[in-house]
Amino acid sequence: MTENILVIGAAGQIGSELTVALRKVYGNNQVFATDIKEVPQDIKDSGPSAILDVMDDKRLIHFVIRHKITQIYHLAAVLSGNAEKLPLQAWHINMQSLLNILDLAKVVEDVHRIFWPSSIAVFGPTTPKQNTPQLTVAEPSTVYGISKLAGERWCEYFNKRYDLDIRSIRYPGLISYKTEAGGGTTDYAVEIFYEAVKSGKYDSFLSENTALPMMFMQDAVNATVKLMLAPKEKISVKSSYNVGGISFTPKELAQEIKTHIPDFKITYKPDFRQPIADSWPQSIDDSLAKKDWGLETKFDIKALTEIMLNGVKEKYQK
Ligand code: AKB
Repeated sequence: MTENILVIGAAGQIGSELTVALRKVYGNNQVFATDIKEVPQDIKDSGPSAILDVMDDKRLIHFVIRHKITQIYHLAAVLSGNAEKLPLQAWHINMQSLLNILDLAKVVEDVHRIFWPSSIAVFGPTTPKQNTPQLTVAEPSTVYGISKLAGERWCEYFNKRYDLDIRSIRYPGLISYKTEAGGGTTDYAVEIFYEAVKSGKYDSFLSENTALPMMFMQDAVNATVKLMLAPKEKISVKSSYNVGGISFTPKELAQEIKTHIPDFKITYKPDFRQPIADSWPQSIDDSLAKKDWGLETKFDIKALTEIMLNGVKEKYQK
C-alpha cells in the first residue's frame, strides 16, 4: 500500500527531523510537510510542503482528502513553559488541534494511522519519581501536562470506540540542534549548548541538581518511526508509551561540556520553570515500549554532548 503522510508541525523541533526520517522510509514525495510557518529549506527542497493550520478544521479535512493522506503525525503543541503564560489559550490549542485530527480520522477512511506526542508532563508531584511506571498516579500540575493527559484519554477513547489506530509516546526532554526548541522546561539542555559555544557561559533556569529524563533527537525519531511501523497487534498501550532515554542534571551536563570547553561556566537562577521540573519524574521505566515494539536508544550524555557542540559550532560558522 502506498502511504501518503501528513506531518503537522514540520517546522518544529521534532517535525524538522522526523519529516526527513519519514521521507527516507516512505519516499520524498510521499511525505507532506506542513506548518503555520515556512518549513526549513532542506524540507522544502526535498518534498511537498504547505502552510496549514491544524486549528482550521475545514481546510484540514479538505487537505487530507485532496492529498489522499493515509497517516498523520500531529506534532504541533504549546510546550510547558509557554503554556503557563497563557493557560486557556494553550489548553484550547493543544486540545482542539488533537480533536480536529481524531474527528477527521473517524470519517476519512483512507487515514488508517495517527501519531500524536504525549510527554512526561502527564505525571505530577504525586507520581513516583524514580523509574516511573507506565501505569501510575498521574496528577499533572501544569496546563501542558493536563492537556497531554486529557489528550491521552481521548486517543485511547477513539482507538477503542472507533477502532482507529492512534499511537503515542510520552517524550522526555528532547535534545537537538537542527531547530531550536521553544517554550519547554527541558529546553535548558538545548540552550546550554548554544550559550557554551557563543559565550562560554550559561545561566540555567533550573537548579543544579534537577534530574530529568532526556533523549537525543535521533533516538526519539528512531523510536517514533519504529512505533509507527510496528504491527497493530503489538501495540498494547492505546494511550501513550513511556519512553525514558537517559537522565541527568544541569550540573552533570555542564561537567560534560567542560570536558570540551574547559573554561565553560554555569550559574543557576531557577525561575517559574523550576516547580514544573520538580513536579516531573527523574527517570522513566520504558520496559513496555521495549517489549511491545522494540524501543532502542543509543545516545548517552557523552555522545550527545559531542554531537551537540559540533552541530551548534557548525551552525554558527554558516
Ligand atoms: C517541555 O519541557 O515542555 C517538553 C516536554 C518534556 O514535553 N520538552
